[in-house]
Amino acid sequence: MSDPVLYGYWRSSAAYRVRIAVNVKGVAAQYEYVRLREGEQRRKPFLALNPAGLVPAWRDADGFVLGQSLAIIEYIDDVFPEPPLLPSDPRLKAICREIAYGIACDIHPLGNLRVLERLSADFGASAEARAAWCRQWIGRGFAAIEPRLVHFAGRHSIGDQISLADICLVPQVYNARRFGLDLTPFPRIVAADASAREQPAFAAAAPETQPDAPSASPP
Ligand SMILES: N[C@@H](CCC(=O)N[C@@H](CS)C(=O)NCC(=O)O)C(=O)O
Repeated sequence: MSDPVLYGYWRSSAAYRVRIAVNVKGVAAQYEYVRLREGEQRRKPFLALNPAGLVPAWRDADGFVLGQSLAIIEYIDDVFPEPPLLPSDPRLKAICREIAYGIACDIHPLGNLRVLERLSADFGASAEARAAWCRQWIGRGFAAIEPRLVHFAGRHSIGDQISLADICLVPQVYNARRFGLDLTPFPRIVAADASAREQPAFAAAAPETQPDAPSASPP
């Protein structure tokens, strides 16, 4: 059987989450790159894989296909149980999911490429107006997550083990920096991001190290 395939894009934070999970689990996977700026996600053959027209998508060797980064990560966690990505304690597991869903459901969609494109096409938003939009929504979301980390973080977001919370947090902090958000009000988020990125699994998933990343990325 050949390896599963992860369809992604170097600067997609949703694909970045899955790359981290794949690396944490030590799963052998092939990578296929979908050029979002060229609109490949909205055309065949990618649409046949993920009708949502979004990366990431996952395809097993037998043809099983899955979209949605959190569904893919939880599937990988089920198929490759070690190390677990969720704490075993029910309350810590719920807090971990709260952080992950806060990022994936409340923050991330508002900064997605197709949303930013509509802001410009429908309302004439400039690049700076789009960045300010992203900063606002990421800042509001981080303001809800920071108190959780004050309470629950150890070396990582939830205690001392890498979890789904870190897997979602690090790519969102990458986006926050990309859009110029002042992270000073979020010291625990900054600390959790730095600790996680020291791990080889996170370093190897970093956007700028991906083969489809341009050597000098546009702002
Ligand atoms: N909820 C989805 C979101 C996926 C998503 O928004 N992907 C972005 C990149 S981070 C994308 O493909 N954007 C393409 C577009 O907006 O056209 C997930 O977690 O997988």
